[in-house]
Amino acid sequence: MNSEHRGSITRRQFVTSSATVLAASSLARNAQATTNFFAQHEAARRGPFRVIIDTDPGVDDALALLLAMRSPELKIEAITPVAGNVPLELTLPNALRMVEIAGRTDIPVAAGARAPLVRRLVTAAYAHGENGLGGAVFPEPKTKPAKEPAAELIRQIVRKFPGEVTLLTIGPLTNIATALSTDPELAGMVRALVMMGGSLSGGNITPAAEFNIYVDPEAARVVFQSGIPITMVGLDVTRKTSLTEEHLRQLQGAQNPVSQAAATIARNAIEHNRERGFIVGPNMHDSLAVAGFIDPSLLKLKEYYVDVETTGELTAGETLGYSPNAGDLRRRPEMAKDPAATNMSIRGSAPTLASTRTSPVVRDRFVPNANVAVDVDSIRFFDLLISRLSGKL
Ligand SMILES: [Ca+2]
Repeated sequence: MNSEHRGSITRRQFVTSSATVLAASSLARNAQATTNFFAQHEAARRGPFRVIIDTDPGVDDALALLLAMRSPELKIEAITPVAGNVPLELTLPNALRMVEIAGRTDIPVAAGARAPLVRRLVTAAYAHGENGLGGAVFPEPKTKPAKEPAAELIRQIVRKFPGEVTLLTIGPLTNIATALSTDPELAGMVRALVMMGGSLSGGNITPAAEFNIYVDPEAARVVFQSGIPITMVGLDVTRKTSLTEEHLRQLQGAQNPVSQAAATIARNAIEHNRERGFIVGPNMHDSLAVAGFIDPSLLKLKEYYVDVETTGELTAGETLGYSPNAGDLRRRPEMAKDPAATNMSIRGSAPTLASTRTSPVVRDRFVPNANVAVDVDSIRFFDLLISRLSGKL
């Protein structure tokens, strides 16, 4: 039932619980976690590292899942499909198809939310085909989903391994927000969250918003305000990951079930993209988030305080990145440690005449909550992606 998957949470409960989460995970923890982020990723490279993959397959999700399941650095504790690119009735069996193709039916796949927290579902079948895999057809999966709903399984696994689990999210954040909101202590037990989502340079489904955040901006806001150390791999970098005919040829040349499935999906995606008139692409958005976790040296990261627009008539789902070290806010070196430079206040929109609000300041000082990927080594990314999918580990 819908309400089971969504945990029957109201908007008011979200606001309350996300505030609780924020209070529980102090700003000090946030700053500490951000500082330690690279050290944590160094450890990750020695893996295997416990992850849960939250996903809405999805063409690029499918390839990202295959990449993850072929990567010895990852110990995948669960895959949790959510409604997004296509409805849950398709993302769930598509995820089950991927674990069967990879021979990894040992990984539990748990059904997630059928709809965003407080909005109607908007899908992207125009980009991913009606079946979510660009029209690539695979047999009905025989594997059954886990008995727990996704949010509950996420909660159980994070609690079982406190401080160890990284959430790799490559779809709308409904499942994660539901888990965090039903268990306010959970955020403090999550090691990190690496998302494909957001953009500081314009959207793809609207001029403002990237699709994953657009579908469920309220969920994204819960996540960004949770205190979990976040890496945001957004359109700023994933737009630089165009899959080519040469990549496809390499996949087709490798004779194993994963490479052949990946090639089928890739071929359909390239053809679908071409039919729609695009000159480049399709972009491997989700695989880049997974690859960036496996090998952080693929990405150049920059600290931001990221918040999500949830009320904009035209901009809901936009991610806003605040940084005292960006653009014309940069200071001369001797001023870099000046409180005025480091404690930038973060403002919302100016109060309207009808508002009772007296100050538009929403944060009185700058504390980063996300490392945002601002550049990518696309060649090395594709070397990793294609070699893993081809079976050349
Ligand atoms: Ca996705």
